[in-house]
Amino acid sequence: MAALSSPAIVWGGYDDGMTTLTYHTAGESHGPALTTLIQGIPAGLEIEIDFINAELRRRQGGYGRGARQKMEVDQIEILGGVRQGFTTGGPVVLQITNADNRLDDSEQTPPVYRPRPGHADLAGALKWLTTDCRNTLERASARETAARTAAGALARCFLREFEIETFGFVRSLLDACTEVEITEDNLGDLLHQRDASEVYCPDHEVSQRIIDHIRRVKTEKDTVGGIVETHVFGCPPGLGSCVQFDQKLEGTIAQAVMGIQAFKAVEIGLGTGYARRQGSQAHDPITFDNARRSEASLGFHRPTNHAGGLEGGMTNGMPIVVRGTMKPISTLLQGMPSVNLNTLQADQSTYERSDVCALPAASVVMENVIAFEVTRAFLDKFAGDSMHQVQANYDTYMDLARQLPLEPVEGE
Ligand code: EPS
Repeated sequence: MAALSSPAIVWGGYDDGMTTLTYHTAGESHGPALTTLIQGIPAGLEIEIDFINAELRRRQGGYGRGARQKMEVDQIEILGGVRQGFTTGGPVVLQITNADNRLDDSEQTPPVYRPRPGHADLAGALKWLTTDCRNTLERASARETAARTAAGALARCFLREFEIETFGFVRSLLDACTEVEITEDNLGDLLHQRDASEVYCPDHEVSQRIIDHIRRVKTEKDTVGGIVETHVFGCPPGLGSCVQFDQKLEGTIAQAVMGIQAFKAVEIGLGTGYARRQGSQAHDPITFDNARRSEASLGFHRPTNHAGGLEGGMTNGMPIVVRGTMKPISTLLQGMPSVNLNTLQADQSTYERSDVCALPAASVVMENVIAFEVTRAFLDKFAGDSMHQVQANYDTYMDLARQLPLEPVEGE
C-alpha cells in the first residue's frame, strides 16, 4: 500500500525536509572532542567566535570546580556552515577538543563496577546490559554541556540581532539566597556584579556565604547543588504557540532545562509559588502604554511578572523568567552505599575525579540552552532562509501588530 505523504510532526521540527532549528551533540567526557551540529540557522548571521568562547570559559569557571578545568581550554573550532565569519545556511558544526583525551587507554579510564547513587551509572549499565558503567558515565558526564553552551551562545548571536538579551545567575545554594531583583534597567550593573562574583551571583554578601558553604562541603568530602535563574529580555509577544502541546514555549524550555545534567526541577515565573495564591493575587494585571508601543512588548505591560513572560505557551512581551534546581553532584569523595555489579555484594560507590559544586557553571548552561529554545521559537514565527528574510518577517509582523485592530471593531 502506498504511504500517505502527510508531514509527520517530530520533536523540535517537521519531518518534511524543512527542519526548524535543531541541534545535537556527540562526544564523550574523555574522548577526543565534543561536537554539536546545529541545523536551521539562516544564512548571513555573523558568528561572534570571541563571544562563544567567552561563554565556554565562563562555563568552565566558578568556585567549586575540580582539577579537570585546569587542563581544558574550551574553544570552538568551526567545521561547517560558516564562511568568512557568516553562516552559509548549511548545518553549523562546532567542535571543542578535549585535552584530557584518554578514552581508549583502559588503564586511564578503567571499568567502573560500583555505580554512584544519583549518577546515570546503574540505570545505564542495566540499559546496555553490562556491568561496566564507563560508557554510560562518559556520555552522561556534564562535560557534554560545553557543546550545548556553544550551540546556545551561537543562538545568542542570532537573538542579539533582534535586541533579545539573556541573563543567567546563581540564585541560591543551601540557605544562602539572593533577593536581588532582575530588571532590564539594572542589567548592566547586574552583569558587572555577577561577573565579579566567583559563584556568578550578583550579590556580594550572598556570594561570600555561598563560597563559605562550598568550602565547608568540600572539607566534609561532600557535594552541593542549588538554584539558578535565567531572564530573557526583549522577546516580542507570540513566540511559541498554544495550538499543540509540543509547541508551547514553557514546555520546550522545561525540556531543555531538565535535559541539563543533574537538574531535577524547573519553574517558570512564580512556579510552585502559584500553589499558595488565589487567582486575584496570582495573575499579572494587563496595562497598555501607547508611548511604549515601539518597544518589543508593543506597549503591553504588567506591574508584576508572576507568569514569567509566558502565557498559554507563548511569550507575552514581559521578560521570560526560568529557575532550575540542580541536585548535588553524585560523585562523592567519601562514596555512597552501592553494589559491585560483578559480585553483587555491597560496596562503596567508585570515586572519579569530579567537582564539589558546578552550580555557577550550570547557570551558564541554563542561560544558553534557554536562548536556543527562544531562537527556535523565534525562527518558527519569523522563518526565513536568510537573515534578510527573517528581519523582514519580523519587521512586517511588528508593524502589523502596532496597527491593531486590523479589522473593523464590532461590539464592546
Ligand atoms: C564530571 C566529572 C568531572 C567534571 C566534568 C563532569 O570530570 P573529570 O571526571 O574528567 O574530572 O569536571 O565536567 C567537565 C569536564 C566539564 O567540562 O564540565 C562528571 O562526572 O559528570
